[in-house]
Amino acid sequence: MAARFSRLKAQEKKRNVPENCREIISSLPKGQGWASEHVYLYQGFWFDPVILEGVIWAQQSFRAIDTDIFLASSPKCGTTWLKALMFAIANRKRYDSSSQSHPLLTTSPHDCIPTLEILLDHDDPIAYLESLPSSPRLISTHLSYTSLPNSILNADSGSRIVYITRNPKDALVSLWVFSKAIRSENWNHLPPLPIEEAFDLFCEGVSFAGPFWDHVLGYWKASLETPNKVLFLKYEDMKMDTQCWVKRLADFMGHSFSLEEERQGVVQEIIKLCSFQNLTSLEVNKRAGNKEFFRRGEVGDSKNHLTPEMIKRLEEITEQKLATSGLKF
Ligand code: PAP
Repeated sequence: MAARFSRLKAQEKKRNVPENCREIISSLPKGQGWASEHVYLYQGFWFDPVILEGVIWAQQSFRAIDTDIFLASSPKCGTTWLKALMFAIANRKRYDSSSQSHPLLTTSPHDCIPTLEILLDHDDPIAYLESLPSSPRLISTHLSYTSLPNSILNADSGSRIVYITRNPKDALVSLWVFSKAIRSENWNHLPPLPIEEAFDLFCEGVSFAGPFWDHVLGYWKASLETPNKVLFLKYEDMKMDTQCWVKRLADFMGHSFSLEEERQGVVQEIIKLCSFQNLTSLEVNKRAGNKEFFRRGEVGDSKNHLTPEMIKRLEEITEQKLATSGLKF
């Protein structure tokens, strides 16, 4: 399977892991992993150890620049879709969205926009970052708001954050299916995690970059306090009225569509290019290591995997966790 998943596994390749990293990780509380054996609780959120090395590296070494735009999310909430949309929006003057040579036709959205906590996989992550086009640099992350590197959070930082979230029931099911695939590929000595166990872990907050609700609330509050810095999006809203939200996204990114572009149908072209149907029809996204990021791409598939009791419990937890926030799914 492609390198993307081996990142979750302890690697033979020597990575420039910060010196104190392994010591920090070995001192952390340990929980049951979904894809790998264990996850570790770091600054209130659970991570696989190899990803955690990248998190600590990012906190110590990453420097945001004012033009950076970050895509933040809990896993399985629409990252791949948003990566495609943000790349297509920001680069539409360079790459015509209807062109037969658009990079998204031959490159996975995950290879168009790098992920902060796996930058450490590059021999020289800083040199790699400097090689990215800065108009703007687009970088994704599953880090919680409070764990983002200081250079992103600083009040005088001009960088911006797009956050995408999703109904926790669908996020849970999507994460469970994805984790099963990675586990069987990389840790086939571990038995598959039954849905009942994954469900209990998710409810307890022990999921990749979880607790899910704390993750969402961190960005939700930041979006209320600093709406020019954080744009808060929901997968379900994006599915319901893609055109409206894609235009909002472009405005927030500082790449608004002109009236002329709207008349020419550029918004529609980008939506079509990045649609689940189009991306899943492309050879590049059918390859192992890429295809796992595409499954159903629908709202409400969780009802096909969770019992009515599970759905009720998850809805109750969600209602209770979000009670005073003003946020609803
Ligand atoms: P990641 O956090 O590991 O990058 P992410 O892309 O956020 O994963 O989530 C994958 C989900 O988005 C999958 O949902 P499902 O399991 O419920 O089907 C995947 O199918 C869906 N997805 C991927 N690409 C698109 C797209 N272009 N439009 C809509 N949904 C998509």
